[in-house]
Amino acid sequence: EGVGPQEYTAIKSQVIEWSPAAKEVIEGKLGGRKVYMVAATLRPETMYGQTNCFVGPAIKYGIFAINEKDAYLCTYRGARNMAFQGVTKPRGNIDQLVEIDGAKLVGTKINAPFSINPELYVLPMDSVLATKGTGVVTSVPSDSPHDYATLMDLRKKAEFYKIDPSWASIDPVPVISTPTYGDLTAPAIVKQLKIQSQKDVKQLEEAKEIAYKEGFYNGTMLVGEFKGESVQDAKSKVRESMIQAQLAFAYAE
Ligand code: A2H
Repeated sequence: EGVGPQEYTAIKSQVIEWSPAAKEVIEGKLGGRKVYMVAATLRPETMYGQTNCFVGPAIKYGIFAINEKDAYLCTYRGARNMAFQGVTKPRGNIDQLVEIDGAKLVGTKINAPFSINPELYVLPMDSVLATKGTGVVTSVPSDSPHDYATLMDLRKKAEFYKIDPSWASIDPVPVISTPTYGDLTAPAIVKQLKIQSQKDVKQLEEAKEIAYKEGFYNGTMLVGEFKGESVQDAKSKVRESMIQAQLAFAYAE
């Protein structure tokens, strides 16, 4: 953890179809609002390569009214931070419509903005912390070793994780090229460090550091509006573009 506040980008993905378990809890409680899952990321420039969305199966989530038309899905903690950053009006106002277990959200279908594969599923990830961000994590297995290792676990043990294999069927998408690791940086580092699963916590921390530095300092965009530009140049431009389009907003903690 750094010293100053962490500047995240909060990415909004609209729910297009609830899982049956979520539908049962939520039915009749939204007042006709659209619901967006809100994920906090430090790498907005990778959002073209989303393959799914992660929640912590043992974490509690809420759906919070933002106005008459929209509601956000995240942890209560995340909603409170957003409220004090002026996302709700009046500032600080928290209007919780629903409480729901992460496990029940698994299998929900969402529409992820900017993603080359826009229709994605919500999947479980054990390492999602209730105490960080919004508790919702976009999965970009091309550039995040944690996301890649978790996706491989889910594919290998779909029954154990209580998921339909088709929900984990989207392959990593090349988004950033790095001189050392090629077009799929995270899978290359996971292989190099012989990481077997999301339970290899120590090696994954090392892989995360390597992937982050390599992508940021040496990466080149392979797709999107800023294709051909360095990641250092593109990062804030992608962020601004998403915020302009109202598909994202600034979130700090
Ligand atoms: B990042 P930091 Cl491609 N629990 O987004 C666990 N992890 C969380 C989280 C939570 N509650 N909230 C956010 N995160 C993840 C993209 C990404 C991320 C890539 C590569 C690396 C990377 C796609 N997943 O993070 O502890 C989110 O995943 C590694 C730095 O605040 C968020 O950015 O530094 C990152 O961790 C924030 O981690």
